[in-house]
Amino acid sequence: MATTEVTPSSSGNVRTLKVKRFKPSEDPKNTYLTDEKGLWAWMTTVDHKKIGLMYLGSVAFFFLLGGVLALLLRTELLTPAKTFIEADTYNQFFTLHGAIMVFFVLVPSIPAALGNFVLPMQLGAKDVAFPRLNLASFYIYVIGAIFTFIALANNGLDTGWTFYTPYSTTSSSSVIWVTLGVFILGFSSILTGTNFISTIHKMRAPGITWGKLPLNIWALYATSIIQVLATPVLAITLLLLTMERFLGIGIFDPALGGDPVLFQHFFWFYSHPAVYIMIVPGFGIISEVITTFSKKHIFGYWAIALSSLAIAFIGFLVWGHHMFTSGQSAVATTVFSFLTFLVGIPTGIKILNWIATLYKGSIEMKTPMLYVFIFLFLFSIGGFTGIMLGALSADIHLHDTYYVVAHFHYVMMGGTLIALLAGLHYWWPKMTGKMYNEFQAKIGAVLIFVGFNVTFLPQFIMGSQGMPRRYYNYIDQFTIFHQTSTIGSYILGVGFLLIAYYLMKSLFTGEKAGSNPWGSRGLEWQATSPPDFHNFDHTPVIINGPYDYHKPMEEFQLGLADSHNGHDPSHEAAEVTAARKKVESN
Ligand code: HEM
Ligand SMILES: [Cu+2]
Repeated sequence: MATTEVTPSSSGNVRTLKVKRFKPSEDPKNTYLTDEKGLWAWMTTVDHKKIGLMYLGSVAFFFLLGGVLALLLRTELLTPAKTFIEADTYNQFFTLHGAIMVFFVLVPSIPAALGNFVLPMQLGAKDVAFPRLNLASFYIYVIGAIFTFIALANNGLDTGWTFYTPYSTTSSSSVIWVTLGVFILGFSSILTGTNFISTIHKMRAPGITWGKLPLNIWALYATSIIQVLATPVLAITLLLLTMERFLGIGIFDPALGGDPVLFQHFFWFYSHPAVYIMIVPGFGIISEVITTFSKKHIFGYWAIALSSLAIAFIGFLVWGHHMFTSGQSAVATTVFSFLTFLVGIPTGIKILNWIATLYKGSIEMKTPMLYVFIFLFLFSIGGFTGIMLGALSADIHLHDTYYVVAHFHYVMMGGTLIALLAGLHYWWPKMTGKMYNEFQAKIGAVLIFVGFNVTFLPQFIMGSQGMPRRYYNYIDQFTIFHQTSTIGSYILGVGFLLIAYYLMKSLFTGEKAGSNPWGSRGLEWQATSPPDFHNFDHTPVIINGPYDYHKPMEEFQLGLADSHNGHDPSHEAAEVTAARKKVESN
């Protein structure tokens, strides 16, 4: 094994840094999955990879629940009047569907599940900065979820996931349980964000400068900032709502001297940035996958990295676009409309840079890449229709119609969820050490793409013709659109079942993945698959960027010679920081 010595150019009072070349074993014996077994070991683990998997399992469970509710909703909408459930039940179903999909699926999905798994690995770290806090975040998520289940069993919830006052202060459903659940959940989000920010700042392996951070890390960084800044506002809003219901103090209810529009301001001050908590991590995944399967350096690294931060910033200035019809002043609506258009700029920058990355790349159409193309197509439709909704005059007509339903599904499902699927298929071999069946996976992706468009494209049409959202009945004119949409949702359902099937099957009969099945230059691919408990044998040393496909693989497999497993993490962290400074000053 070759040992390269890196000597510091200036400061002489630091030890000489010995760098060694390491090749990950293709057939690892001891991995994080075999390290400690049993339920208790999992439940008390502080390993970011296991915690990531636990989040993934929970998110998948909630997605199943939300998905079943969606199919029930769509089935009810097969006929213009009652099909099989009561109107009140319908209201509860769409509320729970929305609340579950937003708060329990999308918000934690990419950052907490996939992010937890890959973030420390992409930084060459052994774990996140605060591993115990990470485990605590998971349990806070679980406790939040339990509250929602209590509400489900109790009385349901029928306010819509937005909990708008004054209805939410008077509705007889379990508003308090769900708002408290979401309140608790918020802390999980805040703590994960804090943890990630600290990890990105303090735990980078030697040589990872800000300019060599994977774009996935930049995206998670921007997301964490939003999580930390915006979530408390939601928490306080929901607490105020609970107090109003509980103690009868007048904050939002006009009957008590409050102002319901104030609730909308508070709510959207969080929930608009929250849509970026949902989508920005998806952007990160797209950057990783698109470079790996084009075998090309990302086009416009800094443009993509900084546009994530720009989106995070502008995202805080546009909440009023949800309130164009709420009686907000003409000046405010005009300003919010204008600011909304601004968000399109950094987002467009990303799309253009991704397309430019594809140009002259050697594109390999593996399943994760297929999802990238699906993402680019669907998310662009979601984005463009968002701009149309942001146009004041158009929104007056389209507000609260199925046009909006179609728009946000194109963004949330066509964007975030598809990116999640891209990431899941991309990192699955790393997480499990197994390959899934590529052919079945492609069929799955096609079913999702077709099913998605059949479900949601007709909703743009009926929305623009005036079909209101959240309605249980509709006039005959819309029957054909609703029925098409329902058929599409069944195709989607079949697609997701297929995905669940081949992924599960791969765990038992899948081929061995090997450490780097896609030939990526990303740091996480230099660990074994599945990774060791401590991720890397030796603390990695980084000389090249994560997208330097023009450089040979050998230049990427470097590690600190005198680092090894089992070090005291705090001591290790200090050593890594010192070594990083040294590599950076070279
Ligand atoms: C199988 C795919 C899906 C189908 C068939 C579906 C269907 C529906 C239906 C019928 C509604 C009620 C629309 C209304 O009457 O206003 C709805 C609302 C909603 N959906 Fe989905 N959905 C799906 C996936 C998703 C996903 C993946 C997400 C986000 C992760 C999501 C988030 C929402 C939200 C936030 C609402 C609004 C709920 C409300 O108005 O309070 N949906 N969906
Ligand atoms: Cu918004």
